Amino acid sequence: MAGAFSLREVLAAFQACVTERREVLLGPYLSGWRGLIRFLHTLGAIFSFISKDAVAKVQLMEDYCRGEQREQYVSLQAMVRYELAQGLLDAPGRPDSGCRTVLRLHRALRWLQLFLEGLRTARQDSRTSTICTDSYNASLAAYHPWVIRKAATVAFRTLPPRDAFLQIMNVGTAEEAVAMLGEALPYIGDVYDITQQLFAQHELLDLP
Ligand code: 1PZ
Repeated sequence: MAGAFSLREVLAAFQACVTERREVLLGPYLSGWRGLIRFLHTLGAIFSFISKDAVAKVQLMEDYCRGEQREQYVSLQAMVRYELAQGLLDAPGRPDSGCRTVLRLHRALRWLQLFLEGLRTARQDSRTSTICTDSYNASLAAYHPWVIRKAATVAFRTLPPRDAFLQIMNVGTAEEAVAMLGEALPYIGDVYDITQQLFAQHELLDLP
């Protein structure tokens, strides 16, 4: 399995996590994130401050999914219902609730959506670092203090050019990678929209 790893399967996990009833299943959602983190590792050590934080959050969620209350963590909808009913979101600054943790991943998913869409539609000679910085500034950056924004921007500058980046996604040629993105991105958009609506409905979009 090691090495033979393609971003196609990773993005397919986000397709697999939406049920017929438009619920978002945490299992495939988290395995999608695990795959993204593995991909991030291939981009070099300069990204490790990002993957460390992502791993910690995914790990916390996986622990809930395997823990005593695992039935409450099958889907995002079940989790929101449960944590609200238990008053787990009332204590100010609860740093370990599933909802505030997923909210961080959810905001990062928006960056991913913008970044991959930018990559897909950009001209062949575009700079990946510019696409990445623009997507970041239009999404996640608003939630990060200056020092993280600075470190992220420095790391982005090391990203390989667009065509090389499309190739390390391991989906085939750059053209094949672009086609795959065109198929996969609507599913990521779907997951994002469902989650956004769920969190908005319960006024959970600003959880500290
Ligand atoms: C292709 C290049 C990859 C770039 C990744 C772009 C995202 C930059 C995010 C920088 C986050 C840096 C470190 C940690 C920040 C945390 O403070 C925040 C808020 O959490 P809190 O402090 O409230 O607990 N964490 C986040 O915003 C979650 C970031 C997850 C990033 C996952 C990236 C996955 C990359 C996939 C690559 C294809």
